[in-house]
Amino acid sequence: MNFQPQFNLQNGQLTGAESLVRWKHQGQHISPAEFIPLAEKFGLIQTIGSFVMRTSLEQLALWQTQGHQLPKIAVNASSAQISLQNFPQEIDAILTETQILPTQLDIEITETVLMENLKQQKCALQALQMQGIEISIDDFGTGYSSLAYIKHLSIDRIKIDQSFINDLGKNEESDSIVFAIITMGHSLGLKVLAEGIETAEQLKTLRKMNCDEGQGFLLGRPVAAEAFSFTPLDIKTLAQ
Ligand code: G
Ligand code: MN
Repeated sequence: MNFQPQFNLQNGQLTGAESLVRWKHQGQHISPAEFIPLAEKFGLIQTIGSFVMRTSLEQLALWQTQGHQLPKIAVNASSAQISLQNFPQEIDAILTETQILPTQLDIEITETVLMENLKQQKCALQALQMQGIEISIDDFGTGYSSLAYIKHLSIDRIKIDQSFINDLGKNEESDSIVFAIITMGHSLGLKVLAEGIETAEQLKTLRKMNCDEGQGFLLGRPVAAEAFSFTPLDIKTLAQ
């Protein structure tokens, strides 16, 4: 399991960390995009999902006992997992076990996936939000989500897909799309996080566009728990 820091783009404060599953098989990395669908197919999604959630929250608890302050941990959840009947109860149980506050948990859901199973997932998401858990839409911009749904579900955050951030500065349209997503997000009362920030130029543009939070190689790579840094960023210097 690796952890990638998330920062407030205006003041450089650490806002959280996303936990990323790494699967190593015969010396080769297998990405979650490959093994999650297989886990779903073979009925292993609940087992894997619970393992990822528990391990992530246990790590946060461990950091806390070591005196490290991390406002929240972002954990990816697959559609199949959220559709499971006991999903909210299970999260509840893991939170109690690890003594992590619901407000310290952010569940990331992929946009396409969310729109596909909206009805089943709505109840589950509402139950989670009632407890204070945050819900983020991952890879935003690549799927087909309607704004009405986002509003309806009272999502907390959108994560702009890294392909859009990668295109920043390449042409005017790319900048317009990112600016439109940020503005739209804010007008709906959402926090907006930019994924995949790799250059100072991208960071500078995002700061100008008032993007709230960011994640990416420039700010911090995914690392093992022991290597995770809790130091805030000197964001102004980084953006130069
Ligand atoms: O789907 P999701 O957004 O959760 O996936 C995040 C993935 O993006 C992780 O595998 C992570 O290693 C990768 N990633 C994180 N930051 C960057 C970045 O700045 N550039 C690129 N190319 N990939 C990144
Ligand atoms: Mn994610």
